[in-house]
Amino acid sequence: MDDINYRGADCIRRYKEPVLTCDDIPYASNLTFNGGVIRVGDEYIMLFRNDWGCSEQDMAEGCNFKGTNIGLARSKDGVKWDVEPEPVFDLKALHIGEYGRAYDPRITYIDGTYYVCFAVDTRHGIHGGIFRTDDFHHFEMISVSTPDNRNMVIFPEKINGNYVRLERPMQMYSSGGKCHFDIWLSESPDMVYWGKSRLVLGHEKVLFCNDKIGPGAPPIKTEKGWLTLFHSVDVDPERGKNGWEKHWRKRYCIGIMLLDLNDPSIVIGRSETPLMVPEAPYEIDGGFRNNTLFPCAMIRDAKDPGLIRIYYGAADAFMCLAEAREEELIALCTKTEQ
Ligand code: BMA
Repeated sequence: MDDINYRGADCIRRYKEPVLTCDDIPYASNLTFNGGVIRVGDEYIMLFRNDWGCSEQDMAEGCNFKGTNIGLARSKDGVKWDVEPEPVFDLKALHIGEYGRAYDPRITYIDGTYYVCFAVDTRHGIHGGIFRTDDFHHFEMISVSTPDNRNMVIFPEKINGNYVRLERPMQMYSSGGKCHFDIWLSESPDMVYWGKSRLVLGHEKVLFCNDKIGPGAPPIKTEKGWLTLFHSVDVDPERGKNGWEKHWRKRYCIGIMLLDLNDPSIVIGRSETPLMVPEAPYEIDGGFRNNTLFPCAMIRDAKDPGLIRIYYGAADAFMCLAEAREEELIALCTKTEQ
């Protein structure tokens, strides 16, 4: 990776402040981030990750982390959110086998059903879990991958008869102990059995990555291809303390690419430079892990479908929103030949 202080794309317009923080949460909460968002009729629905028992003071005293649950927020405009009085999901509390917490939700609607992908922890590794819900209060587990895999996002329609997902296996052993992880794709006839797995994008192709990449948000269909976000990590050993944590040496940027409509394992366009780099005050300062942008949703605006909203966790502490026009995002991806 070149030693460059990358800038984000000019077409991105951020909201001034995070759209949801722990101050908005009516139950125990310290970190409110990595939320999936979808439109249901005229309403926007957000499932967000809520970590508690991990305030800055808790961290200073040696971490008192109590748990992760999932909260639900609703909004008329996608900017101001009303949070339900209780968390809606806590996988660990259900005591199903050895399943621990579920986190980082990504929501897709297909043929009358909402599917939510979570990362799921167990004593034997990290898994990608797919859950079905009709009401965002009850979640039925329908598929859990083998470890280690996560960051799954499901395409909003079947392609050539199969459901399709992007995913991020974590092959630590065969990458020599390094986190050199890539984006993969798998297909399924029924959302339960997944196969035909193939590589979509290797981390080494991303100029602003020296560590790992992973899928970000369920893709949006456009005339030019499937538009999708990914996160990309670079590590700098000089970074040291960089948030509440003792050491945080990573930076998470957001990349964007366009996948073939008929075979989305083929990248047909990709921005060589990051779409977003941590630069707003709430992204680079005052959080748990500063300089972390983690997108979980990219959706069309209800009134202006050409306007794309990007919801992302910042500093592993806040839910944030940025916007850009569809044609501007596509132009970024089609500048360079693949
Ligand atoms: C990833 C996931 C995310 C988190 C990010 C930065 O590996 O655990 O939930 O936001 O790291 O800490």
